[in-house]
Amino acid sequence: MIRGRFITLEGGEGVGKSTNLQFIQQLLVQKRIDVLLTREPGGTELAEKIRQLLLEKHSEAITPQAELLLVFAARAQHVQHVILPALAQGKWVLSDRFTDATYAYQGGGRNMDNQLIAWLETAVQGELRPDLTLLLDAPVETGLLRARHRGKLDRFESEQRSFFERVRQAYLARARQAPQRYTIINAGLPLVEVQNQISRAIDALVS
Ligand code: Z5A
Repeated sequence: MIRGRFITLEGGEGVGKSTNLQFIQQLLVQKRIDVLLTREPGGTELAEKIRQLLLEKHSEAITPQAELLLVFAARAQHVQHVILPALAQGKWVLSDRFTDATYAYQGGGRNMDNQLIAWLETAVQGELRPDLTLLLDAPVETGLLRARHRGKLDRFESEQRSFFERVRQAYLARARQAPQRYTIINAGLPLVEVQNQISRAIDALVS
């Protein structure tokens, strides 16, 4: 059995990850590829509970260290129970966020040490890394305007604009370091143009 491919979709607030997830699924299905859709934090029963803990506001502040460990606790469940078994069965896996989000949010946003993140990454994932990461990039203001139409803000969405700027810059810095794995998508454009860029990246991976 040939191992499936692992694609991740990344980016800041409101850049269009959820909107484009279904679109990518359709592209892969048209190419007769069996694909599993999942997300982080989450993807298993326990990991979804950790997601709730991370997104809800609490009267007790979550420390950056606790936040980082919760993210990786959820990921450990997700990797072992969902991602690795699916890839081993030859399925492709498409995840709405993965470890690049940890480098961006906990590393860039919360100033956690990248070496610590890298250590946890190897401890939890072993050699598992995405084959392709689509980074949806748009000015922070554009994403926030789109996302905030939705009403009530979660714990991350309530952060300052400077937090989201650090997140964006951390994503872009990672993409520049590993251009063979990342495709940066200009997500500030109209949806049809965003999806044309995504189609080209998927075609390049499949061919
Ligand atoms: N987090 C973390 O800290 N560390 C980690 O390791 C991981 C995650 C894995 C949950 O993520 C939080 O977890 C996240 C980081 C943290 N917090 N934040 N922020 P999430 O993925 O569930 O939540 P999100 O980033 O808030 O996703 P989102 O706000 O739902 O954004 P989106 O999925 O990228 O956007 P969307 O819902 O597809 O689009 C937003 C609106 O824009 C919608 O009305 C669309 O119709 C519209 N849209 C989309 N594209 C376009 C274009 N091109 N033009 C015009 N309008 C558009």
